[in-house]
Amino acid sequence: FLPSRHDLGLVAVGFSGGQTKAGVDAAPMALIEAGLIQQLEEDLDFKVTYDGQVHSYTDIMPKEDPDYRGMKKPRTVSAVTRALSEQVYEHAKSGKFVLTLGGDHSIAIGTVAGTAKAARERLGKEIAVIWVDAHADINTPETSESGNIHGMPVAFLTGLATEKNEDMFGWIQDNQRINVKKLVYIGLRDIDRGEKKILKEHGIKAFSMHDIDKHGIGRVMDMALGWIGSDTPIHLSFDVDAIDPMWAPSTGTPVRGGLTLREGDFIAECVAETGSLIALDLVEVNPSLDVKGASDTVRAGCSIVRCALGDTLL
Ligand code: EXY
Ligand code: MN
Ligand code: MN
Ligand code: MN
Repeated sequence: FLPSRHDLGLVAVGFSGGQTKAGVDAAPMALIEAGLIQQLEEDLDFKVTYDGQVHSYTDIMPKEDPDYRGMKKPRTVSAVTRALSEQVYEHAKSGKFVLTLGGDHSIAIGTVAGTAKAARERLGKEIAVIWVDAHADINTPETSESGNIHGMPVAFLTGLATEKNEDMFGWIQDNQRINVKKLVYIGLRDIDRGEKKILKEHGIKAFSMHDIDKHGIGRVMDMALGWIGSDTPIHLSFDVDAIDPMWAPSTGTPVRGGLTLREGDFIAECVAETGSLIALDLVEVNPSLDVKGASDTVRAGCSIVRCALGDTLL
């Protein structure tokens, strides 16, 4: 059921509206300028389909966007992720691997909605999602303390948060959603009180930094992939803030005590080895924060992408 081995659709998403810090929209260009496309084409032999633009979606953004249910910029994030879900769906439907460069993590509402729908239609399968992040991003509008939608994508994708209004995520249909039982977290270390309750109540599989310290990343990956099982298409949503700020400081919500650079790459390598990866998001690189560390953060991002796409050490 795999996307044809070396056919890749790239979507560059210059969007920062899911949170309040400017600069995360510059990440796709920084990653591309660091040579990412070339690395995929020349070193890993991918045929990359890319429209050559970093999408900013300004033409579809509403003029006014007051808070609603405590959410900041709900209509803007909804419109952008809806458009993105179509872009991702088109690539995935034609059998391509989909690589999305963000942008803040709210964009995963669009990417996962797109691959979930395409996998149901093309493969007749529910996807699994591996969410690598310091955060769980599963606040509902009501549990969120910040109102920032990049802390909510998983709630909308699982249907734990719903909204009738089509302009505020009401466009998400059942066939674009994911099953809480097919969601696995890796790297968690900063979870809000309301999120902890949600994870417990729904029996969501989560490997925190504590689990990684206790078992080692090798066993954690065995357990995570074992939970998903084989023959399940996997969407990997990788938030660069999962990596410790020592290696990836340029991100909006850094949290110390994170993954080493190698643990991050190892996660991506293990997912690649399953042969079931159909899509990858790389999000939350913000080159304008901790400017001294920006090139390290961008390099970490490029490395994660290459590892997820099958680059090996030997
Ligand atoms: N849990 C916090 C909130 O909801 O605002 C922080 C969320 C950060 C989300 C990011 C990047 O993964
Ligand atoms: Mn995140
Ligand atoms: Mn995060
Ligand atoms: Mn917190």
